Amino acid sequence: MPKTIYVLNGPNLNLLGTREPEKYGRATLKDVEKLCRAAAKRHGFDVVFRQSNHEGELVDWIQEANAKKAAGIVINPAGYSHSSVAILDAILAVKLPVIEVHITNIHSRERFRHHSFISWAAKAVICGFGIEGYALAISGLAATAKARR
Ligand code: CA2
Repeated sequence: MPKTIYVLNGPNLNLLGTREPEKYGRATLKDVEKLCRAAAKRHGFDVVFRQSNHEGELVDWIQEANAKKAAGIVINPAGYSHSSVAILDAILAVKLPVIEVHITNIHSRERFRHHSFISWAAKAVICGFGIEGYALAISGLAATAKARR
């Protein structure tokens, strides 16, 4: 049975492609999902793809990924990156490799975006490649998952 990669998206990412295209591009979250499914398929993985505007729901899904023995998690925690100790704790509590993705280069933006609580627990961080960063994260996760088999 193919292993599963959870791709989790935080608040407001449901708006992708509808506002602020100069920052976040024109692709929608549905496009991101298609990109992730194609990238995962190339490496023989399935994808669970979700978005929530609620911190606790993201925490629940991190715990679910662990309970279901997923291969790993790709997460764009969006605004919660810069504020959420709860999501950090959820990641610290699971044994899965977590790749943090940001569409934009958070280090070339406002100061408050330079710090991410999630990076503390992430195996790797990808930012600034637009939505392609999700595919890069899946490739990286697939490579490390295969190495651990
Ligand atoms: O660059 C990223 O992926 C971010 O995680 C996006 C977050 C932001 O708070 C982080 O600092 C960096 C914002 C997500 C909001 O997405 C929107 C997309 C289209 C229109 C409005 C918001």
